[in-house]
Amino acid sequence: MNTLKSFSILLALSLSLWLSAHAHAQEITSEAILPSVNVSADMTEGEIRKVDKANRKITIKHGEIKNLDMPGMTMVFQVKDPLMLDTVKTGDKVKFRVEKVGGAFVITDIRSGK
Ligand SMILES: [Cu+2]
Repeated sequence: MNTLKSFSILLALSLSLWLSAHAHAQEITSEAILPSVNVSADMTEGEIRKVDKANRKITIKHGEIKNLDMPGMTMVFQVKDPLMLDTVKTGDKVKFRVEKVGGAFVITDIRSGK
């Protein structure tokens, strides 16, 4: 019984490890195929709805996020650097870059879209 349980856990663990390794490999491959990706293509347009400095979070009504295959919506993001939150305020139109890091959506770059 216990052996079976640990075996299942081990199996699930190796599967998830394999999956993440595979996902990473795919990422590298697509970069290799498209060496001259336009940097601005990864920037998403949005409008700031709320800045939450205490929790290092920001709410943005965003357009389509092409690199994440996400349609436009209003949602909460984490920020890579809390200092980013000092550069924007509610109502600002922005362009930002967001990446999926360990299941969370993290903004790695944000600038005023004026
Ligand atoms: Cu979204």
